[in-house]
Amino acid sequence: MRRFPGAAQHEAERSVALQTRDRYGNKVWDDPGSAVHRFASLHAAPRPGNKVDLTQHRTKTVIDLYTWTTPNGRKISIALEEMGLPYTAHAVDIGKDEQFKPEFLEISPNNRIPAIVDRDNNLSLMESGAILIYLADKTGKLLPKSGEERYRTIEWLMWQMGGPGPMFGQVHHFVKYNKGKSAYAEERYLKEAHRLYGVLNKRLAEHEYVADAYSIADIAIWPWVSRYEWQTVDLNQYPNVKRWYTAIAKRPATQKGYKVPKDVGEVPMP
Ligand SMILES: N[C@@H](CCC(=O)N[C@@H](CS)C(=O)NCC(=O)O)C(=O)O
Repeated sequence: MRRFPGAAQHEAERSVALQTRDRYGNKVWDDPGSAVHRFASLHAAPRPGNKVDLTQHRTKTVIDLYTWTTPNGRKISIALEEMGLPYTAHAVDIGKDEQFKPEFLEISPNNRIPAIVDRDNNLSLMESGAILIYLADKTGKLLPKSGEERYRTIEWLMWQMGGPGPMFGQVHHFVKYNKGKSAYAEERYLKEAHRLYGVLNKRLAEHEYVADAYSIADIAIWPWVSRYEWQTVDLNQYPNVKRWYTAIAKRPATQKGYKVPKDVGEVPMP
């Protein structure tokens, strides 16, 4: 097992932190030096231009989620369901260019979903990887607070953000939607997609989930694999991925989060 210097110290620090429950009843590590405390104090004040009107809905909802029926959007709804954090989903129909509306650009300047606003501190965030880390730190769930397990989780989360996300996206573009327009692009991105499936299959041969315990890294990868049919990928070629995919697909949080912001069909089952 790979260990980084200082792992023992991290473990010691973790053991002195108090485990408690937040006001939503979620178990959290209550450590004033933790990433979530530092993050909250840095960003407690609304950033100029990032403010949204929160006065109209002061309810139980904690997170406003701006999303659509795509893999990047589903990452966040599935994570929120797992974490049990109350949220309101707002549909941003990217087929109708709603991602370019000025009010959406205020919280997502890159005009892409997903984005969130945390009503507890008025923080807005875009980029699914950043949102997953933020929500995990806020709730104390699905991302270890410190130590090797934290960085292993972030490692595989970043693998998804730089690998399957953009590469499978290109497969969808060239192989599903623009078939026959560029043989070179179809071959290039399919080959890369299969390489990535191979990497994941190898990792999952020795690990139940990518970072051992079920985490935000699995949640980031899973919705991209759920489009295996679009990618013309037969999951039987990757038995460990198929085992992992099926187990996650059966989780109640996945089933629920998959249908946010609207139900467009059942979770694909290989
Ligand atoms: N790196 C971004 C990618 C987000 C992204 O590409 N979102 C797509 C939907 S899956 C989108 O909003 N597309 C709208 C557009 O291209 O204008 C993330 O992970 O959040």
